[in-house]
Amino acid sequence: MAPDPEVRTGLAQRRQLLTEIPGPRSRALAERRARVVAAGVSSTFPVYVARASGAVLEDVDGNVLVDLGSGIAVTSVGASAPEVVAAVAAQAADFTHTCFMVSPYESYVAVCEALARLTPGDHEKRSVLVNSGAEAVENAVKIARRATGRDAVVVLDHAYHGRTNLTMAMTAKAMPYKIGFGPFAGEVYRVPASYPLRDPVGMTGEEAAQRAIDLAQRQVGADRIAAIVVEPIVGEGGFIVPARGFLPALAAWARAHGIVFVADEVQTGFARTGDMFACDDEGVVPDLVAVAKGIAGGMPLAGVTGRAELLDAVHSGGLGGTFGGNPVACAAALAAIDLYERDDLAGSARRIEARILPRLRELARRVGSIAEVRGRGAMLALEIVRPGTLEPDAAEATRVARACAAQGVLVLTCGTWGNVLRLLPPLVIGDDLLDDALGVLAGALAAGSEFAARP
Ligand code: PLZ
Repeated sequence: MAPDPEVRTGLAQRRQLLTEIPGPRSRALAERRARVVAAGVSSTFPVYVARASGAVLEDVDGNVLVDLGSGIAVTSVGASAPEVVAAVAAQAADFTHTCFMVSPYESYVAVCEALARLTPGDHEKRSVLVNSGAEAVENAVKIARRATGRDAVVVLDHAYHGRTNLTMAMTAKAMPYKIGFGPFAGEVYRVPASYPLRDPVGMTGEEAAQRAIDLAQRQVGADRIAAIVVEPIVGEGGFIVPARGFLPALAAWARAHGIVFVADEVQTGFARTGDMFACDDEGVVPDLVAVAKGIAGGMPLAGVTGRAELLDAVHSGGLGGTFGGNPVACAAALAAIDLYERDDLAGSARRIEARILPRLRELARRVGSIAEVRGRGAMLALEIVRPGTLEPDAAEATRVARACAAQGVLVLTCGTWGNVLRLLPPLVIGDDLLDDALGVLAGALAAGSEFAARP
């Protein structure tokens, strides 16, 4: 068990509402913001944060909110984990930047050593460090193209890979990610995912994989494909857990045709799903893994790790960037990685699943708008529909998320149709706080279900 963040930081791990949400100070900041921050940048909850610790955020009005989003799966080790904070402070005092491409430093090497050790497979590995998940995915494609000499990239329906030009092309959902931002990068081909709730009843993972493979072979041609890029559990697209057998079948097909199998573990990685990486669940060993988010306890860091012969196929100077593997971010990553291992945070993710899932399933029996409860570890979701149908109900999901926020519990939504409520608590969240937050979520869901309750 992780040490109690309350004991470590002094910010009580308790929900506390002093004002309405958002409070007057947050509203004043929203007014300032509107005059200077681009309208294209949105915030789900207009509550301005003053401090954070463990699984709570304190806003500028003194309200303490329970964070079931972890800044979109980033602060898995807890917000401002003291070990991360200390590592950041010490490194910042030593030096903040040199540029690894100019004058290198040890922590970059140490992060690559940790990635080689922790990512699936015990083959020889190399890594490159960058700044964001999108940049990691984009570099994985660069590496795969250079190593194979092929152009085409296959991605799945419902995929989210980022907001750069190439990763926009790889992302499925047009609104808000792509509308008006084209033309997009070419040679990106989309095939169906495995989506058990919406696939034909009884479709196996192998059958879903065959459906995707057949399309890729007919419409692209296996020998033209450099890489297939897959989120092992689809994140932004709706926390869609593929049917068992789907990922191994895709990986086997890729191997048979010299296609680089890339796991985008940006959201699923670092203990989130109850394993260090989501691919571990079915023993899938990707050729390349893209990591970001949880790697550095809240500091911006990302990377690509994979087979030495693929990474080393890129000519010297072909990979890099000014800030990639920044020393402060690397110091934070080493501290965070130590916490994942020392405190068995993958075990904590499984503890969270064991505590939440039965309650969500019980809720789903009473609330007709819940079509499915799914996920793994501390990456769990409810898909919201019009009762008795599979028609997505984004308005209801949004209503529930807002009702939770009004009571001091931050719950994010996601999904191709925006109709999925997702739970991504920090892995250090205590049982009491989790129960409290779940009670709020249950109340909010039930409040909308007067006409929806099943007998
Ligand atoms: N791959 C699987 O989940 C980021 C996006 C939030 P960056 N997901 C959160 C938003 O609306 O911008 C993500 C992901 C997967 C890649 C990315 C991209 O990671 O660090 O946001 O670039």
